[in-house]
Amino acid sequence: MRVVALAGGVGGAKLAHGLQQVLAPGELTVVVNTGDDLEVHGLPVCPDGDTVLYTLAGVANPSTGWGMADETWAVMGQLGRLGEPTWFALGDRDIATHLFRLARLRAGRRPTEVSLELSRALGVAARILPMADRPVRTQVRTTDGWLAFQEYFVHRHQEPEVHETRFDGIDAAAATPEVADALAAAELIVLCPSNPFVSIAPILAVPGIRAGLQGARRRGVRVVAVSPIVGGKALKGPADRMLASLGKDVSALGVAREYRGLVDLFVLDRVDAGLLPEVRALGMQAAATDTIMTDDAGRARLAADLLRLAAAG
Ligand code: FO1
Repeated sequence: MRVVALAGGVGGAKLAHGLQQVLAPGELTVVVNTGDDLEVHGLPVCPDGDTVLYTLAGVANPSTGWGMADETWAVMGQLGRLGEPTWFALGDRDIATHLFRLARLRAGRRPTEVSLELSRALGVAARILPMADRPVRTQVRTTDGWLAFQEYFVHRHQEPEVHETRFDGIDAAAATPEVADALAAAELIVLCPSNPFVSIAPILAVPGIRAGLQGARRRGVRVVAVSPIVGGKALKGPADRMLASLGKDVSALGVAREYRGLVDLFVLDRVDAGLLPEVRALGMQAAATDTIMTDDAGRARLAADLLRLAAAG
């Protein structure tokens, strides 16, 4: 079963890891959000791509979900002594990834090629593809004005309320041949339990990607989404607060509304089973299962559930 998963950071990476566990090698392609990317100390950093990379390689930091396990922070410590800003923390091992990426980009490789090289080097079975090769930068309009995504997310601790989002560079971006081919060959498409506004929306906004999903649906391929909101709360990150400040329902139903017309099956947590009739009234199928992924087995179980629910039609 060839599966394409659209993913943001930690929540998306966990489900992608579950899918990698239950699918045969080569069957999974993960298209990652690049709207969170930034340059730090001259290094090109791809937080969501790297979170997916490290999680699928089994080397992610288990307590944060981002960055690498067994990390050390000597470079950051020294940068701080030199008077450089250190609010966006790059571990020593993580920096090796960015140096690898920098050298290859400078040599003229596309971000997609570098991502595939990194996956191969770390022994990842899945293909991890950036949503686009051209830079796209998510910005959020907050009570403090327009902010670059990581300025909002890390530097200001997601404290300012978000009232609008935009994806700078999106018009010049395009689905890469690799993403277009993956969507054209897909037998199932999964929207991971990632933030609908700043993780999944930028991917869908890349010219060609939404059309790729709709083309797949016309061939009978099902698009399945998993709610990142459980019991009215985001499992990680600010999705619940964004739903509220954007004037939406702070629930799995609020997320389902964002995916109306795009998704065939919406999967929410058992604790939200009471919302199933309202989700179905949006014109999509809906199912409840245990969506909390506390360990590797929980990730694989949710992935297997999705494959079973999608096949049940
Ligand atoms: N998140 C933080 O909360 N603080 C950090 O200092 C930080 C550094 C960082 C470095 C590399 C990387 O790949 C991710 C990092 N993240 C950090 C996570 C990142 O901001 C978020 O995962 C996302 O962009 C939201 O999905």
